[in-house]
Amino acid sequence: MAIISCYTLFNDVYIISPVDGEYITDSTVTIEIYTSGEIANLEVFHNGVLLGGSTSYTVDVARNAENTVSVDGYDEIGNLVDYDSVTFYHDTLDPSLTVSMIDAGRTLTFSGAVSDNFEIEAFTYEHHTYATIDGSITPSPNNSWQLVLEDMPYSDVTQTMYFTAVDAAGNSTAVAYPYLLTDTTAPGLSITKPVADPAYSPGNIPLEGSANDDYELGVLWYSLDGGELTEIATGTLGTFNTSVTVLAIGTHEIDFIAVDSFFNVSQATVTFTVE
Ligand SMILES: [Ca+2]
Ligand SMILES: [Ca+2]
Repeated sequence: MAIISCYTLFNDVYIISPVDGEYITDSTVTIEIYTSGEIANLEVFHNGVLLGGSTSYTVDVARNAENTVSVDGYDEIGNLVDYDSVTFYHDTLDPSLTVSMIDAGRTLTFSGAVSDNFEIEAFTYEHHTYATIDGSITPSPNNSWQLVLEDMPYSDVTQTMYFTAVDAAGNSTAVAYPYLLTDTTAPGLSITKPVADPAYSPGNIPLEGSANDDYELGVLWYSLDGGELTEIATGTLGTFNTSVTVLAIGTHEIDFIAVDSFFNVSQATVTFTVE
């Protein structure tokens, strides 16, 4: 008797397929039962409905729902020896995803909601131009999400952010969000020399000041008395300090023109006298 009791401990029944916690998209599932030892009879159930006593079945699943498979193993005299059960999920419904955007200067704030009938497994974003911006987002427990991107580059063409949500079964939803973030602010331009008064002697007239842009200064020019444009080099902080030779006695006009890399223009005109 002792030997039989010991042997009984090794009797076993368990469900090989489906795997507990598994997500599937097929409308049928194959059930495979493993038995050993003194298991003489099985009762296999799908969603509480008795299928029979075989070790293998293919059944239609409950669609987009939680499913259970359970098995009871009996010995020859009808005692329940062992049992097993698994829960799996049929899911063919794509995640739902909404995206909106607010821009505050070069800071873009994307937000929205992402959810699934079961579970979001991955939620990622990808910029179609700037790969370094790509990443993933963890939605909050109430399914809302937010992504703040600072110091975004200006561009004169429409850019697109792609958001992709994937559920645990591999169903996915992608949203493309186009936006245009461009520089519309003209450069700042400040001229300290020349001055209107006092008058200058014929010779080198100083040109001093600074030109700065909120994004990127393209070029700074001056034009003396409506003549050709001459580029002025700017140093750190946009400052410049150069001169122009003016020998003609009289009143002169000098235009300074600063252009940023998106062709926004600032202009300053200074009148001075040579005598
Ligand atoms: Ca789903
Ligand atoms: Ca600008």
